[in-house]
Amino acid sequence: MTGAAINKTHSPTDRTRWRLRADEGRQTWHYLTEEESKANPQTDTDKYWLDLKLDAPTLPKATTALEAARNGFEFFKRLQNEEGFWPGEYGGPMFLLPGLVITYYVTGVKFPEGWSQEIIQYLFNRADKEDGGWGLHIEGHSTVFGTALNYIALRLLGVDADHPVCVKARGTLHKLGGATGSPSWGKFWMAALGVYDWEGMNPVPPELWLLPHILPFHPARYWCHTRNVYISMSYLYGRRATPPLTDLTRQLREELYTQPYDTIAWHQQRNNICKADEYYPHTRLLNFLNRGLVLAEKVTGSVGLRAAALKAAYVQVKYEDENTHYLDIGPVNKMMNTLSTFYEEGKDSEAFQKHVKNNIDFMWMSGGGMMMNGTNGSQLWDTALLIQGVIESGLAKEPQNHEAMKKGLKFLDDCQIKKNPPFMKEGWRDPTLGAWPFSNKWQGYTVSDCTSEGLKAVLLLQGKLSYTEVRVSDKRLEQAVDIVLGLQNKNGGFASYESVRGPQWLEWINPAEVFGNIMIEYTYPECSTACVLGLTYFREQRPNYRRDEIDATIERAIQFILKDQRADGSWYGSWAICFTYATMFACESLSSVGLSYSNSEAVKNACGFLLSKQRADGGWGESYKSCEQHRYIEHKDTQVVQTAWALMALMAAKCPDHEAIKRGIRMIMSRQQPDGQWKQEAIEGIFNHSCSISYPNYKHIFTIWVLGRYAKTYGDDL
Ligand code: LAN
Repeated sequence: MTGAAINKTHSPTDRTRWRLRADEGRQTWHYLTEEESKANPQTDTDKYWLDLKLDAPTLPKATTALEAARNGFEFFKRLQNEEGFWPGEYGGPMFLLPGLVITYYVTGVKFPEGWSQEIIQYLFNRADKEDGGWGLHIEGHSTVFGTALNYIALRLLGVDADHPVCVKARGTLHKLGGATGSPSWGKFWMAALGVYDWEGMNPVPPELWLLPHILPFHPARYWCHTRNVYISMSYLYGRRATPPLTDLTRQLREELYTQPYDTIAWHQQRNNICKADEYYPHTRLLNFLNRGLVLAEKVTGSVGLRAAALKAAYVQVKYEDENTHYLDIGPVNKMMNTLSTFYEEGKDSEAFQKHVKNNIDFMWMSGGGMMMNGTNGSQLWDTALLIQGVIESGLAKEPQNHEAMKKGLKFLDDCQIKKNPPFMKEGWRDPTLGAWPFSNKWQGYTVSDCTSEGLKAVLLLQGKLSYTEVRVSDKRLEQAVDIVLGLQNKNGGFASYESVRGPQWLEWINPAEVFGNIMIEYTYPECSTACVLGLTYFREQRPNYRRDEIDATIERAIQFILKDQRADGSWYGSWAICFTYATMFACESLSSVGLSYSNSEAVKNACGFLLSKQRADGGWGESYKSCEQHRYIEHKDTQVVQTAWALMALMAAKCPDHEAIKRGIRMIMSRQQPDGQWKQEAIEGIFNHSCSISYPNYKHIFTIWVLGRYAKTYGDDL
């Protein structure tokens, strides 16, 4: 599948032939033939995401916050699709595409037309301007993980080793010590391609799946993302799945390292992790256990346990695939499951074909080329948040917006998950009946705050707008509430997908090196707030359903939020950057139980914290490095999205400093474009303390919301 080698003159595809389609909550890009493309003209949404010229009209200049919000929605409404959701890019992480490219190379699957050219284009554009390498994510410094894997991807896609982009990247890789210093996930992908020796990897024994569940370190207790990655990684590691060498992989063996491949002492590379990559170094306990596992593997190998262990791991691969319509929880295990299925069931199997068919859901075409999204989209999340902003601002009541709100409700109705996973108990899954997912119902994982944001949006649409009909029945609303109530943890807080299943010390055996806090679920102020508010909105409309439990749950969640506040008045955010984001959520929670600046020290301190970070231009700007280092770090530029979050918090808190709030609002308005939109600024999201991820719709959603909140609170005063 290498195709023609690509020399100095790589050219992207014809951008006017790309179309974004929606299909029951799926968002997929297609490269049409010239004739097809003539018959199906591009929409505004296609053009917007491809950075092509949009004919969005210039709007009358806003002089009040409400007018600015209205202009913002006038623009953003154009991007809503016929199914009612706002499709969007969700890139950022730089370790996803290589999984796809390696999997396709090993299995011999061909890329659809246009894909490989545009993936190359994306990787070219994302190479570090100075050193030519790639990092963990688009804003990070070059690492071995990013550089080795993306270098491999380019080579497998047909780019010559002496292409200037490759020459430069290889130079950086070698300066960093070569690919032997890769973190374990990189070691895994290279071994799966046959350019790294399995001996050089710490064991990932599938035998873990044969252990009794009662053990505190049983993998079913891990955070669902980590659990699923290690299920298929253990299967592939356990069978040392290695493809036959090709000319190209032989060359790669020579290009990736600073010494000849045959002279590398592989067993000494297991704990060789480049300093530039290391975020969470191995603990001594992990190193000790790994040494034990190397010995244990020899023993289990000799007693013939491996076959049973592989079977047990593969059964879990199947449960995950079947439970998610072959979409899987995320792009990492999606690729690993695709590869496992290839080895276990073969290339012609129905299961493998289903996997290949669905990979399209993770791919996102942009003006800068094709990337792989961090999930199969953020459809539900973006739509539920936006609707709440439009309703709070009062814009939803204006006739020109009725259609958009009706369509939004249709999507929320369709997107709710209406059954439990078919392999729930055996696959260690929680119930999903009544939940809302982050992306769409096909992927179908319950997320605590997505369920709550979905619930909030539906309650507002069905309860406050006279023109929408009831589409989500009382029964289904109750089911959503049942899900939320079932997710509270002992400390009162809510985690992301499931409640906490394992002990905190499992983090000591976190083997991934590049991420923090991934072994178990943790409780988060963001997720807890969404749940508090979801239950609160529900209780207003249905005061009798499970009332005592709802009251008690809210009360305990509020206690959690109060306890989680830091001495400086802020909250640490885990899912977007960072203190600004989480402090917004916490203030919303506290405000919902009547706590505000004037009657709560906690809220007053939160306002003090935020005000202390306001900049001379009236805005806020926080760097993703706050998430890494757990202290507030200024971004070099003021950010519209963070300014919106800070102001949302101050207004929820009823902060009396109207002047400060006004200055922030003016800053946001000053950056609005004549057609009502805002331009992309720095990356917004984060996960696992170290990896940033894009939420490009936030610049529309939170600006509209905060301008609307301002207008509601202070009217035209600017
Ligand atoms: C997400 C995206 C959404 C996010 C919120 C809903 C915003 C959050 O409040 C709860 C957690 C959740 C659902 C979340 C969890 C981790 C995800 C899925 C991601 C950050 C998107 C990508 C990330 C996933 C783990 C990336 C793949 C990488 C691995 C380490 C497996």
